[in-house]
Amino acid sequence: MTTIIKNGTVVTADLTYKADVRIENGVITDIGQGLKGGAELDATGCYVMPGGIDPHTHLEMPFMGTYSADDFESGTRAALSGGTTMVVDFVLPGQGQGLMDAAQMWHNKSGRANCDYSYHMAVTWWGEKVWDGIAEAMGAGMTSFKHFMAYKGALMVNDDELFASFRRIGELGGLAMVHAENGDVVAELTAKLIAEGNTGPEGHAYSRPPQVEGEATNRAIMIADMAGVPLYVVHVSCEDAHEAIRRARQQGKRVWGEPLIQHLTLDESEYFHPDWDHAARRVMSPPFRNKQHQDSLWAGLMSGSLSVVATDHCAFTTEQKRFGLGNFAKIPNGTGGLEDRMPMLWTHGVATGRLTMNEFVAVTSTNIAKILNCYPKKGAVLVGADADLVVWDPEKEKTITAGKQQSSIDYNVFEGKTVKGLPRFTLTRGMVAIHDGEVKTQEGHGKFFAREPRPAINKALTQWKDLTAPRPVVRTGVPATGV
Ligand code: DUC
Ligand code: ZN
Ligand code: ZN
Ligand code: ZN
Repeated sequence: MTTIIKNGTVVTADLTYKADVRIENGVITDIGQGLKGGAELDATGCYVMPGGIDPHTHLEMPFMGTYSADDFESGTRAALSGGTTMVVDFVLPGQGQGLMDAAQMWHNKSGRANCDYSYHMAVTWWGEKVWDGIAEAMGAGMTSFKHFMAYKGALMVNDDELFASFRRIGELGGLAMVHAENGDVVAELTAKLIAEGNTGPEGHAYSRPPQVEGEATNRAIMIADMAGVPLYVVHVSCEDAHEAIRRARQQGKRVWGEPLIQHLTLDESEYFHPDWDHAARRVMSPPFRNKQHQDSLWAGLMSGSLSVVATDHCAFTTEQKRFGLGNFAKIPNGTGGLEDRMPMLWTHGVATGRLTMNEFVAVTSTNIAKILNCYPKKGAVLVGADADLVVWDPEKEKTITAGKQQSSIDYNVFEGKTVKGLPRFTLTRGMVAIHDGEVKTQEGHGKFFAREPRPAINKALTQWKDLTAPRPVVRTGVPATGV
């Protein structure tokens, strides 16, 4: 089957030019002027861009005594509706569970996906089984591994475990990832706040100040450097974490930071809303910050010290959020955003002049495709690339409202916000899944994307400074007393 996207302007991470795009059997086979032959999609007045890649989702994930409410079907439908054509979800092994065993559980759920997906693996505990599991996961296309430095007593790993895991991942050519918050301090502050009667959702924000994130980010960067592994820091929410990432990058370290669209556009005042439900629906970790931190995140995207905009889509219904009535520590952490990331970033980034269209493509798609080694199959408008594309209409507007969203929860954290810039068409491997808001998704169309390790980047890094190599023995024996 042949499709031609006609009369649009192709926008990639580095180029903007007028061209038609031919798609055959889900792959781009030609880009040029006046292409003919096949079903035509009219892109007049639109930009033809690589579909978004959201590298941070939690679909149907067991967490805090429940499951996140969007599954691979509703989650990927929401993604496509907003111009995102690939998600990377986190496989979360239980305590003592093997990595491949957990990956199989994820495969059992992801068969319903409407668009392509890949997995990161979480390292939620440490032992020989995990050591072996890292190599097995790497061989099965899962080459990135997230570590929780928070959620003490549940998912958190300690520094000795972090160092061991980072070294293992580094030697195999993988990518280390961290949720960077000092879990010990968070646990102490949480207990203190509850004991003092500070039990509402605002307590969640008080319990996780920017310092816990800045400290953990810097610690992870230093441990990764000693282990010789590249590092990706998820949900960077504040200047304290951004500063550590900026410094590391200036020093030549392979460190990338990922702000979320929520932290870029919503601030901490949400937690002080008089309505408990309103505030609890916005409880996520890290919490929303003040305007100064927001400015820092935008500056990072503009200057290139932050590389990717994601969502951490982990949606819970109001009913689920109410598990935390009377104790903020029991509010399931997470917010949605899959459907709104691209239009919100366009509206607040491109339309305001903060980002160029090419930078928009870079931070929503191409950069992460490169970091995760999916490029140029994904994240590109090139002959041979998958036709995961969005035909973006910069004039199309809507007001975000839960009643019209694809996500299965009963609210939207961006409720009432108007966005200008939306998909005219979203294509997943050549199939039109969205046309002017009309949903034509096909359950099960999505395929697992297996990724290859990247030993070259780890090698470059460890040759620069291999701190785990045996150190020279300079002196032997015990020195005599006195100097
Ligand atoms: N933060 C969240 O808010 N939800 C899921 C996991 C996480 O780290
Ligand atoms: Zn996290
Ligand atoms: Zn997450
Ligand atoms: Zn149309």
